[in-house]
Amino acid sequence: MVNRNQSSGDDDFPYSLYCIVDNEEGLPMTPDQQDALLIIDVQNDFCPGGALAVPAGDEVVSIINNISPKFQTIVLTQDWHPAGHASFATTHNADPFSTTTLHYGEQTLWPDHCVQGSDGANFHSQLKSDSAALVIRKGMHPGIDSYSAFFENDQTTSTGLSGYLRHLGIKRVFCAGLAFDYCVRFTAEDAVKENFETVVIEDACRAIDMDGSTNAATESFAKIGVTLVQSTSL
Ligand code: VGL
Ligand code: ZN
Repeated sequence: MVNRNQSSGDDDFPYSLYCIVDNEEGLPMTPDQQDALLIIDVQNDFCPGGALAVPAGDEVVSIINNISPKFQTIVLTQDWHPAGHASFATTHNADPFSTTTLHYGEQTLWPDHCVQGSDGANFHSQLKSDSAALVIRKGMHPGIDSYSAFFENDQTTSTGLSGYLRHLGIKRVFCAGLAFDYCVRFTAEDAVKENFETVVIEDACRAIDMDGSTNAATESFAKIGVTLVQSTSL
């Protein structure tokens, strides 16, 4: 993991030496103009009462609202499926949470959720989103699911997010939202692949936690160099 305090690149500012360092990795966690906050899928269907409710999913809202004023660049993602989407169990007359094979490989089948234009697809009503410059809608292709904010599940179809962030000079992304073990996980993994320094704000996420998926996400983060932090470190 690159510590910007120790790197000697031309783009380092002298005053970065004086950043507050208050987490175990020793990374400067005070967000600056090279940082972006990615708020993943904080939508009604992923909150209690929703079609694919993440346990305590709504608890991330106030935590995210508290940290978002620290960021100059904020991107929201919105799961946004057409009716009859290939990731819906009903489309295949299958049981929710079973798996099938689509043209790009194995796909978990979910209850119908985040259907374009439905109330379930709306952002949680308490989520403060006025300062987000960009909303990335994903999972819009009828035959391809998209967990990641960067690439759809075929790992080829791009949302354009990398180009947007690079164009703004973003070097590091902080991920928060729902669900820790699916859309946040795949977004963070793709962020690493796209050469962004990647941080997941653990207490600003909640997990679906199916078949060990939470542990699998945490192990993957450790392996590829995603830093886990608490929102109080920012
Ligand atoms: C998600 C399953 C299906 C998520 C989205 O936001 O984590 N999970 N679609
Ligand atoms: Zn979905």
